[in-house]
Amino acid sequence: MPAAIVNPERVRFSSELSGLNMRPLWERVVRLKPGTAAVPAIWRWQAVRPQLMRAAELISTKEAERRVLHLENPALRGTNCITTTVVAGLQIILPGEIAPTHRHSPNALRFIVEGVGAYTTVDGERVSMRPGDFVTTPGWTWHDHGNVGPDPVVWLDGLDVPLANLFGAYFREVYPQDTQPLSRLEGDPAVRYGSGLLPVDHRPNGHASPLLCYPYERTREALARLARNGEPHPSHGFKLRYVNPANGGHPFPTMAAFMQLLLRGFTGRKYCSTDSAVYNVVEGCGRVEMGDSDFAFGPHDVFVVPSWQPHRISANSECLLFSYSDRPAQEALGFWREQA
Ligand code: GTQ
Repeated sequence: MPAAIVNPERVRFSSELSGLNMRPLWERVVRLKPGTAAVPAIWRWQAVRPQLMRAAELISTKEAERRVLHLENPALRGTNCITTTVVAGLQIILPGEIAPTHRHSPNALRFIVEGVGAYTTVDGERVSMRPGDFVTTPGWTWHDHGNVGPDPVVWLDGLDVPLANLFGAYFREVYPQDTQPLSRLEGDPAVRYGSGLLPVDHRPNGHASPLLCYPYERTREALARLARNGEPHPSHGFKLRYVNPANGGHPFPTMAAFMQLLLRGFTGRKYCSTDSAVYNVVEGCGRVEMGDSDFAFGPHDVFVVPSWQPHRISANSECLLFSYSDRPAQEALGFWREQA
């Protein structure tokens, strides 16, 4: 029982303090323990895809600016957020549509789920998107999207909007034209930064990776080779993180991204870490156990593993799992921890 309840003098004290916008530490009611209010959840492609197609009938990209359905954590209703630190959204763009040019302080990542023929232009450079590609839009870069292919294209958006908001640092601007002029050749960063070499005069000039696209083919090949070369990690299987080749760090100052390969029959050891992670299943079927939840997953499903949530992932067939998390932000601040 709180001390104030049994002591009338303390009750008077607390209510007097309240009038002065003060509160005794010993009566604190806010949550103070590892983890956040977010809970484990899964969004199944089978249920989500028809709603994306419906959104495409109900509103144009022009009217919506970005036709995105946010995946909202059931314990964070009304916030649009999947965790307390990042948002996740599925964006659909139809053939011929253009999502007009804008920029914002939050960093954005795209993980392409379905369809070919879409592109994004980032500060004057065209980036073609193919399923499984990981594409970056660093904070405050101008970006517009288009679809010049024959089919709808869907990708998963991950943004650090809640972090920018937390610091009061959310800014946004609209470009005067729908599309921006191209000023660099497509693939230029891959030429300059993609071979384990750096331009001789490279000066770090920002926080985000100079590579804008990490093609699936190369990621998958790297994991396949890794699996032929050694034993899997007991919790993660074969897992690699996407790297900023200019400094060995993460692709964004706030968000990390990963791809992991689990061979058929793999059962991970229970694991938790303080970063909250959003997963997108690229290939394969399996299960993720998190506390009282036990979700079966299949291709294109999205699930969230909240901060400090013990979980175990297992694979019924060979699985490729993309994920992103707020780990770099926590590492930079000295907060990140893990427990196996
Ligand atoms: O594609 O620029 O999911 O500006 C949210 C805000 C995507 C985008 C989102 C955005 C975008």
